[in-house]
Amino acid sequence: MKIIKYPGRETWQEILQRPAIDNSLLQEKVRAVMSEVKRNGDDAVKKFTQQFDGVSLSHLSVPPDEINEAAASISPALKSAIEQAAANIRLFHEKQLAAVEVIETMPGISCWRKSIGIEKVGLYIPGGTAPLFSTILMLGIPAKIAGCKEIVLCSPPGKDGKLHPAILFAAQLTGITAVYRIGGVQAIAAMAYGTATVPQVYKIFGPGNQFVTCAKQLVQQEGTAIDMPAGPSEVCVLADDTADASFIAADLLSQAEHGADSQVLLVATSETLVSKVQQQLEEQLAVLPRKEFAAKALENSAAIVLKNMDEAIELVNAYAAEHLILSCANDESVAEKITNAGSVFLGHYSPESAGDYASGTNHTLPTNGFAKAYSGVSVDSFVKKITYQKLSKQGLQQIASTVTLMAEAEGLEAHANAVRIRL
Ligand code: HSO
Ligand code: ZN
Repeated sequence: MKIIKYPGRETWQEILQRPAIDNSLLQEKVRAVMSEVKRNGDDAVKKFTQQFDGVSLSHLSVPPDEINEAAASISPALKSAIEQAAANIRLFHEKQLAAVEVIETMPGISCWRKSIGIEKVGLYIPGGTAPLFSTILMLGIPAKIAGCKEIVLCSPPGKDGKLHPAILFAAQLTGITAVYRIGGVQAIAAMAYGTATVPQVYKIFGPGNQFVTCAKQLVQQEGTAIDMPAGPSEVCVLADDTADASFIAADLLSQAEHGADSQVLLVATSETLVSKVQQQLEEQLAVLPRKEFAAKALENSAAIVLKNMDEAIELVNAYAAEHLILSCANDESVAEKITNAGSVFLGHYSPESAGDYASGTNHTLPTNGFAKAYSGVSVDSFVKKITYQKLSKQGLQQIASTVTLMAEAEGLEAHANAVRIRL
C-alpha cells in the first residue's frame, strides 16, 4: 500500500482517481454473444455455456427437487445464519415502503403517488472464485417486499453443471420464482430478450465481471433497466489515533480479498497509526487463503495522512466511497458531515462485513465515485412510482385560468380548450 503524506489539495483529484476501465474493446465480443442469444434463444445460451463454462446442459432451469435437495444439504448452522441475516435485511427493508398519501393541493384537486413493483426482474449472481449467495438476499428480499411478481435468477453452473447449494437455498428462502444455470453475457441477454425458457424481464440487477457489466450497459441502451453502473468493490476507512490498527487492517483486507481489482483506501490523521496498520496488514495478509487477490488489490491502494479531521472528511467526501468506515472519536458527529458515500459504518465495532452479510442494510452499492449521485439498492430500486390525480368540477374551476393562461402563453390552444370545454 502506497503511503501519501499531507498531499496538497491540487493533487487530490489525481490521488483519488479510480483505475479507468475501458469497455470499448469488449463491446464487439459482448454484442456478438448478445445478438446470437437474441436470434437463437436457448440453443445459443447452451452453446455459449458449453463454450465459456465448459458444461453441456440439457435443461437450463433448475427443477424444484434439485433446489430442495440442495437446501437440505446445507448445515443447520449455515442455514440459521442465512435465516438470521434474511430476517434483519427484511426488517430493515420493509420500513422503506412508504404509505400512500393523498394530497389536496387545492379544494377539489387530489394528487397521490403509489409505488408499484416492477412486474418482472432478473437477478444475476456471478460464479467465479466465491459464490456470493449473500447477494441473493440483498436483491431477492427487497424485490419481494416491492411486490415484484416474477423474480428470476441466473448464475453460472460449476463444472458439474450445478449451482452452489447455498445459492439454491438463498433463492428458495427469498422466494425467487425461477433459477437458471446460466452465466455471463448469455445470462444478461437471455433475461433482456427472453428465450423459450427464460422470461424477458424489465430490470436486471446484480454484480458481475467486465463482460457482464458491459452486457448490462448495452441492454440498458436498448431499454432494459439496470440497477446501477457497477465497478470493482471498494472501502475507505477514516481513522484517527483512537483507532485500533488491527481492526483497520482486517477491514481493508476484507475488501481487498474480493478481487485483484478491489480498491481500499485508508485516510488517517496519525502517521503512527498508518505504520501500525502497515505492519498489521503484512501479518494478517500472510495467513489469508485469498492472499493473492488481496495482495494485488493492496498494490493499487493507498494510505493518505492528513493534518486534521476536517481535511480528512473533505477528502473522504471527494472520494465518495462505496463503503466508508468511521474508525474515529465522535463518529456520530463525523457521520453528520459525510455527504458522499454508499454506506457508512460508524465507530470501532462496525466492520463492513456486518453490512455485507447480516446487519440489515443492503450491500449492493454505488462504486467508482457514483456515490456522489447514486444510492445503493433498496426497495425503491424494485418499484416504479405512478402519480395519480382526480379533479372535481369545482377543482377544475379553481385552476382553469392558471392552465389556460399558461397554455396560451406557450401557444398551445388545444391544451387550453381541454379545460374550457369542460366548464
Ligand atoms: N462487499 C461486497 C459484498 C459482499 N461481501 C458479498 C461479501 N459477500 C460488495 O459490497
Ligand atoms: Zn464484501
